[in-house]
Amino acid sequence: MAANLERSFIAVKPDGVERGLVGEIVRRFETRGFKILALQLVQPSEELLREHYQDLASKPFFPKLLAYMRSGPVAAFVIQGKGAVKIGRDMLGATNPQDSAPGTIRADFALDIGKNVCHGSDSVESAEREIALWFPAGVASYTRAVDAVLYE
Ligand code: RTP
Repeated sequence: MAANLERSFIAVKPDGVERGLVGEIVRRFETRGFKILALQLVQPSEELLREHYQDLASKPFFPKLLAYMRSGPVAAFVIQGKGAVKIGRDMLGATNPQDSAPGTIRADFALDIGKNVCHGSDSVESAEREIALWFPAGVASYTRAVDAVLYE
């Protein structure tokens, strides 16, 4: 796969939607240069969230996490571009906003790990799994003239 085609799944969690942060968060990824391939407000079912967080099912905080993620709509989107997964995670900041570097989304907009505003895939494999899970009908595919200016 060409590096420029790497994709990641990003979500603004219910607290971020409630606080009106969707536009700000999407804007950061757009202005960095990533192409938006899908964008949808989703009211996730428990089944979807159990699949999404399959690695965390045994964690003590899992029931709280499920309730948090079901407390309102989630703004789910897909970014594409060079380094989408790693840069995506870097832009979100450390999971616990108390440890997030200044300038990251979580440092700029959050204080608690249980209300950390956003999600980003942690590997190319989980990105592809999460994109298929949240966007079962598929995502857009299109060319952008700006890519000729953005990449060397
Ligand atoms: P995410 O999946 O949301 O991007 O977060 P992550 O990979 O950085 O962190 P992960 O360990 O996968 O945890 C998923 C989400 O669970 C909540 N959490 N709460 N101790 C706690 O109360 C706790 N630990 C994790 C956070 O919302 C975290 O983003």
